[in-house]
Amino acid sequence: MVQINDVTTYTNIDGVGVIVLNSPPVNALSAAVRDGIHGGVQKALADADAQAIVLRCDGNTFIAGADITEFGKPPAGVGLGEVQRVLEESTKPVIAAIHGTALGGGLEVALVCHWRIAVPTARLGLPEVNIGLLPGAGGTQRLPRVVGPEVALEWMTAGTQVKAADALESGLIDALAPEDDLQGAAVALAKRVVAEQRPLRKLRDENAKVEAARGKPEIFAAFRKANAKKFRGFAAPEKIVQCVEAAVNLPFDEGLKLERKLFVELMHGDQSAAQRHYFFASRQAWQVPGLKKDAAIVPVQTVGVIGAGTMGAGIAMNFLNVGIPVHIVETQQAALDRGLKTIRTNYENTAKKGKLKVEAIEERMALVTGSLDLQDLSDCDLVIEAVFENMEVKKDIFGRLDRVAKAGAILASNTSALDLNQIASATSRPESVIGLHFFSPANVMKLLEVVRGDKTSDSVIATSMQLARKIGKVAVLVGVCPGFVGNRILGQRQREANQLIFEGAMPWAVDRVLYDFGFPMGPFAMSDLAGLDLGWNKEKSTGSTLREVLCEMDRRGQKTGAGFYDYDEKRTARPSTLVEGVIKQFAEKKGITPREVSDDEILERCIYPMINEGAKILEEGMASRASDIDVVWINGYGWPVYRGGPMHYGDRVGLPKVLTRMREFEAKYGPQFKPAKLLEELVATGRRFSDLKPAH
Ligand code: T1G
Repeated sequence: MVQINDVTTYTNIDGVGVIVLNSPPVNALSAAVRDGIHGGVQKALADADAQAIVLRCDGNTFIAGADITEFGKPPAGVGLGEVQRVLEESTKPVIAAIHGTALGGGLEVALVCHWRIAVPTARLGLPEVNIGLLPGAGGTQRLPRVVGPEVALEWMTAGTQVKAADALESGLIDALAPEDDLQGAAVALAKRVVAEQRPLRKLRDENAKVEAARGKPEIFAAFRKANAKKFRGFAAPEKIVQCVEAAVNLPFDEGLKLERKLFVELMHGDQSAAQRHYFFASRQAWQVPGLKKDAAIVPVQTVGVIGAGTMGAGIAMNFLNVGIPVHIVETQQAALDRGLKTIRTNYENTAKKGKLKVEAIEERMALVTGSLDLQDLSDCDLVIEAVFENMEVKKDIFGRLDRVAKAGAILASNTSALDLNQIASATSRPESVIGLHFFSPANVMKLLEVVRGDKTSDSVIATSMQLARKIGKVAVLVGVCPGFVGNRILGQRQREANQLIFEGAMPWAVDRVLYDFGFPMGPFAMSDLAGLDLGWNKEKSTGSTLREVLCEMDRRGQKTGAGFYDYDEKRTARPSTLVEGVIKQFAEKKGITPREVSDDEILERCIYPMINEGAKILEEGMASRASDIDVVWINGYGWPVYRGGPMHYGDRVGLPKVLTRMREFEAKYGPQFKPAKLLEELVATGRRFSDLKPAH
C-alpha cells in the first residue's frame, strides 16, 4: 500500500489499482481529497500491473460532496474539474465503489468514472439545491444523460437521495455489491470489464436520452408549472431547469459552460449564503454548550401524555411513529375517545395519501392506550402534559404527577409560554422538569423548543435533545421567558402588523409584503385561516378591538366565509371594503390620520423589531446562539430558508442599518422600538451576530 497523501492510499489488488480516501467525517472533496484522487489516478496509470482502477472511501460514506467549509476561501489544491478530467480521460477503466451517501460533488466524481457499483444501503443524489446551489461539476449535464431529463429535473430540484436499488433501476449505477464486500465486488467488476474489453463508458458522450427530449419544450413548461408554488422565491431550482434544458438542446461542453455560469451566480448570491448558514446552524443547534459530555441519557421506553386534545393527540403520534408505546390520560371518557379517534383518523388520512402503509395504522394504534387515571402513568419514563394553558391547572397536574411518576421519570410540559420554573416548583423534583414545546400540528411541525428550567438537569436536557432527534424533530434549547424564543419574536411582528393597518397599510398590503418576502402566508390571512375567534368570548366581547368587532359581525375567518378578507365558495380571499371601513373608523377613534405606508416601511417595521428581540433574547441567555433563533424561525414559522433566519438576515442587511431604523422608529412611534443593548454594542464594535460565541 502506498500513501498518496494524508487522506489517500493506493494499493494494487489482484491487478486493480484501488484508491482509498479516508477523510472524516464525510470524505468531502477538500483540497487534500482532490489532490489524493488526482495523485492516486496518476499512480494507477503508471502502475503497469494495474489493468483497472477502483475509487472507494473508508469511514461512513463515499464522498458526500464538495467541502462546504472551504466555500469562500481561496482555492487550494487541484481543482475538481481537473480531478474529473483525469478520471474520465483515464485509459484504464475506473470503477466508483459507493457506500453511505454519494452526494453532490461526490456523485459528480462517480459520474465521470466509467462504471459505478454500490452497496444496497447506499444513497446517491445531487442535493446542492438545499444549499442554494446547483450541481456545479457536470451533474446537470451528466445526470440527464443517465436517467433522462424528467427524472433528473425531479431529483436535482428536490435534492433527492436515491436508494441504491432505484439507482440501479434508473441506470445511475451499474451493479449492486454485497453490503460487506464492496471492495471485492468492485475489483471483480473491474477485472470483468477488462476481460470483456468493454469500451470505456463516458456519460458525456451518451446522448440518446437527452436527444429524445429535444424539441419537447413542454417537458420544461409542465415541470415549471407543476412546481411554481414549491419553487417560489428560490433562485436555484429555475437555474437547474435551465441547465437541464441546455443538456437537452446544446452540445455537452456548451451545457457545461452554462452550468458553470449559473453555478457561480448562485455561489455568490445571498440565497446560497443563507442556506449554507442554515445547513450548519441546523446541525449546531443540537450541541448544547456547557452540557456535561457524560450526562446520563434516560432510556425512554414508554411515554405518558396528559390531555387528548389536538396537541396531546399530535404529540402522542410522534412517539407512536417510532414504535414507542404511549398511554394517554384524560379526565373525560368522551375526550379520550375523541383523542384516540383523532390519532387513527390522522393515520388513515396519511395512508390515503400513500404516505403510510395501511398495516402501519394498526401497528401504531396497538401502541397507544388510554385511561382516566393519572396513576396509570406511574411506569412511564417520560410524561408530557398537554392540557389547557392555565398555570393553576398545570401546577395542580404536576403536583399530582410528582406523587405518581416513578423515580427518574422526565416530567415535561408542552406549555407554549408559561413559566416552566413555576410549574417545576409544584413538584419535589424540579431537576426532572423540562418544557417540550411542540408546534401545532404537533405530528407535522418539525420544530421543538426544548425549554430548560433553572433546575433542569443536564441528563434531562441531553435525553430530551436525543429523543427529539429520534422522533424527527428539529430541537432548539431555549430559556424560560414569556413566549420562549419563537412566540416572543412573533409578538413583535404581530404588534407592528396590527398597528400598521391603522396607519394606512391595509391587511392585504401587509400580507402581500410579508408573502413576497417569502413567508408562506401573511399574518392576517393566517388569522383568517386559524380563526379570529380563538380565545374570543361572545358574552364578554366589548367591541373594543378590531378583532372583537369582526367576531361580533360573525366575520370569524375562513370558516365563516369572512374575516379580514371576504372568501368565495372556493375560499379565494378578496380584500374587504367593509373591513377597510371598520379599520378607518378605528383609526379615526384612535386619532390616527391614515397615510401612504411604503412596502419598505411595512417590511422594516415588521422585521427589524424581530431582529431586535432576538438580540434581547441573546442578551438574556434565552438562546445559546443567534443561529439557534434562525433555526427556530425557519422550522416553526416559515421564515424563508433562502433568507437564513432573522439574525442572519440582520447581518446581511447590516446591523448599523437595523439600528438606525430602530432609532428612527423609536423617535417616531415609541419605546417599543428601543434598540437592544447588544445591537448597539455589536454596531459600536463593528461586529455581527455571527461573530458571537455560543453562550453557556
Ligand atoms: N462539507 C463539509 N462538511 C460536511 C459536509 C460537506 N459537504 N456534509 C456534512 N458535513 C459535516 C457536517 O457539518 C457535520 O459536521 C458532519 O459532517 C456530519 O454531518 C460541486 C458544490 C452527508 C447525509 O449537500 O447531507 O457538492 O457537526 O451531521 O446526519 O456540485 O451531512 O460533525 O462538525 O449531517 O450522518 C453537496 C451535505 C455539497 C451533502 C451525512 N453535498 N451533507 O448526514 O451527519 S455542494 C451535500 C449531508 C457540492 C458540487 C457542489 C449530510 C450527510 P460536525 P451530519 P449525517
